[in-house]
Amino acid sequence: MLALTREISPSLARCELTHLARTPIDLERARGQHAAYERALEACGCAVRRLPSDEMMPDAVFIEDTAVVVSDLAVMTRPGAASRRIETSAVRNALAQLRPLADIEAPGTVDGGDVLVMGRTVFVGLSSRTNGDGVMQLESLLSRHGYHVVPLQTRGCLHLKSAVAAVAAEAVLCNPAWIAADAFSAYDVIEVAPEEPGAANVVRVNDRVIAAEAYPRTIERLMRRGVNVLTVDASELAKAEGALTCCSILLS
Ligand code: CIR
Repeated sequence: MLALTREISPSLARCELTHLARTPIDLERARGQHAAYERALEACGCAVRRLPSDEMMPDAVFIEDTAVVVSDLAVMTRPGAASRRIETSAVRNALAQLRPLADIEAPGTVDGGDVLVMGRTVFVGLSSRTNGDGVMQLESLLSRHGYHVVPLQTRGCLHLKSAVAAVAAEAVLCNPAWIAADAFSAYDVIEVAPEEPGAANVVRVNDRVIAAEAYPRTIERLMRRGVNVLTVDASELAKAEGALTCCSILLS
């Protein structure tokens, strides 16, 4: 498995924020946490390839939002935040060597953080970043490859995967306050601890799950259900409203 990651921009402090107030970010500490995240991906069996970034793209580290990758295709997104659209070109160049490419075109917008792939089912969040036109384009591109797209309205969170993420082929971790959990009735649903609303965003890699150590009660729930959890400290990137899935694009 390959994980694409992206260097933290020196301008991270100017990142987009939707639900959080701006607080100072310690860039060196963020870089240390990001490197530890990459080591966790390696511990789960990934080769990590880190793309460079620059001052012009504060949110570049959140590489997940720039592409949706499935086994037969990479769809380059058109991120909902206009400031983030320049991030796609370097990711496009990297993915061009790995998958046939397609593009989301204006007026469509899609953030990769709104896309949860579970086998051949692709859940897509309608959010402040992903619009109906973007969902329709994604549906048209992915259905040709045998994927079934299920649009879902998110509420109170940035992206679909702030609310729900995979922890196994047939199991999800979910915050039912931010997404209607009945959409996942075909799966085993584990709920986050109510006092940890942001805990659902975990990264599933092979047979392991990387979770943020800020959410001990949810981690305990996962472990009790037999999930093999690896924890990382992601507190500085959390101040930029980023979590764990957003810092990589995984390709198998
Ligand atoms: C943004 O608002 O776009 C960034 N500050 C955070 C993006 C996080 N991405 C994600 O969860 N997929």
